[in-house]
Amino acid sequence: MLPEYFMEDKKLKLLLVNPINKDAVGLVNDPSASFMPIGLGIIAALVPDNWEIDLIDESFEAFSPRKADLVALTAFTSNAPRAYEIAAICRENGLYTVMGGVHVSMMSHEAQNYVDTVITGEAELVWPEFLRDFKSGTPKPLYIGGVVPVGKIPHVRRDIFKYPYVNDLIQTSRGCPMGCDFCSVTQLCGKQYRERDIEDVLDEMEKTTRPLLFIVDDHLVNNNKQGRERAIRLFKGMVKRGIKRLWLGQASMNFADDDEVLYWAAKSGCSLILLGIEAETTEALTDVKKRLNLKRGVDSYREAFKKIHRHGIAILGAMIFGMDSDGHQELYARRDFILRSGIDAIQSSILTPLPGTVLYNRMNSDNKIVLRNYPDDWKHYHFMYATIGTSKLSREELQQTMQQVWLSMYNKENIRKMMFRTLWRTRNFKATYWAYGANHNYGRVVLEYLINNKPEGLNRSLVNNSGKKSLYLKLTDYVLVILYAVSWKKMAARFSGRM
Ligand code: B12
Ligand code: SF4
Repeated sequence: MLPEYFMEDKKLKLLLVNPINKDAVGLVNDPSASFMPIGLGIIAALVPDNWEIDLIDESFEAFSPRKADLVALTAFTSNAPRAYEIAAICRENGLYTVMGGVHVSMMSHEAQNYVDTVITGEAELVWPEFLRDFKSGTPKPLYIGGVVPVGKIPHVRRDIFKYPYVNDLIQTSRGCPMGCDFCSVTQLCGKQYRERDIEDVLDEMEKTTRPLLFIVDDHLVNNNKQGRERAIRLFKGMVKRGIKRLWLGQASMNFADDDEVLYWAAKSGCSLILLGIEAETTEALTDVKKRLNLKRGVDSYREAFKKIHRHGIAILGAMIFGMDSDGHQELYARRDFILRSGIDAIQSSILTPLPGTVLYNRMNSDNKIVLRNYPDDWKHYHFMYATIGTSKLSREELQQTMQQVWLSMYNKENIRKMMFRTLWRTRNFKATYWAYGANHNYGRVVLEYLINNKPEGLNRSLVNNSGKKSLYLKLTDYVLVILYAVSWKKMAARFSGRM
């Protein structure tokens, strides 16, 4: 039963919460991955003016109960147990809780045990309906959002993001027609590629202020002529309006298809592109139905990487380990491919059966999911921890091998070598610096459990714990000092107006 004053026309307070699972490692809780939760920024944009809004992002600040009329939570799967914990605290304190986002969209029955109202799918149409019901004291336990017409997507309300995020996030399209087995996007956002109006996107981009821009579309350039034309219009529009910001995007391998797309991407500030490469063998790609890469063939990768580099853009390769056909040999072979192929920064994940995906359903019906004490075990579903084995390795063997693969992949000598190669290939200092930084961050993040713990491990600078530096590192330290000095001098000159 809601308090009576809800029915009156007084100012109400909405508390938005982005819960972070502090037990987990990896991108889930590292400060380097503190990206603004724009889903909550959309929720905020759809709230009437007479609401006061506050945000707690646990990447920066632990949740503590405070006065509010309504608490709205979001969560990726790995953060869901923490979201439920926070919801319990709120409910004990008499606060009404509502939860949306990708996890509850896949697990609405589970979530209904922990929060007062669950909202699945996209919020644009259904959130205002919930608010009306809430205000009139008749909120339902479940609302189904589905996918919405893109014209209904408002600009993210950015004034709520009071924390020092380095990136502004923006989404220009939703949906992905590819439906890879391991991915939630097609289930969450639908098969149809829905494109926001370019001028509207540019208007929203003009409101962003942070040093870096992250275009979060899963499939930035759709795999057809219209998709390429749209991308060119977007990037040209950024240049024309003077929105020249270093930006990172996410794309499939078809990003490399059209030189004009690459030219305008680079000209508008694209310095790093995350590419869904996933694996270097047909067998591994077949395991997870990565159709686009299968169709193009693994032999096409090198040429694609070269084309992207020629435009001064570095490649952040999204790679998956632990496909069903992977054994020790295959995992090390993937590591070697990454180090030699032309990838500049490495995002390496362990294949994880996310709820609602084809992979989850297959693994579940084959009884192959080992960690399944839900909701608690969801905290392990952060891609750095094996939750299933492969046909050649048990879950534990996969985890152990991955730790060795990571230690041997992310050591400073390797990423330093990658850095010089990136500079050579892209001839772009900014792209090189960003890719090198990304490798440092990813390295620190995936090795979190191993760092500083064991003599054979690495320290936070990704150098052996023994402290001994190789001759290569010692020599290249000097080269780096010179490179930094030159780039700082250039930057200082630019700021003092001498360039
Ligand atoms: C940007 C992004 C990131 C950013 C984080 C951004 C952030 N802070 O939110 C970074 C790079 C850090 C990241 C990391 C990871 N990510 Co990520 N990421 C995305 C991506 C590409 C876009 C998310 C986004 O901003 N969408 C735009 C906003 C507007 O959409 P939205 O948040 O879904 O919100 C809408 C609805 O869901 C709903 N909604 C959301 N919250 C709420 C709350 C309420 C109350 C209501 C009513 C509605 C509602 O309304 C919104 C508007 O319609 C998605 C893919 C996708 N399309 O969703 C993957 C995705 C969310 N990531 C995913 C994964 C797996 C990860 C990693 C584990 C990857 C890794 N290898 O380490 C890490 C874990 C991070 C963590 N903190 O736990 C999965 C999550 C699946 C799952 N079941 O949890 C997704 C879906 C991609 C996939 N391949 O399946 N990610
Ligand atoms: S992995 Fe990429 S291409 Fe595959 S379904 Fe997900 S978003 Fe689409």
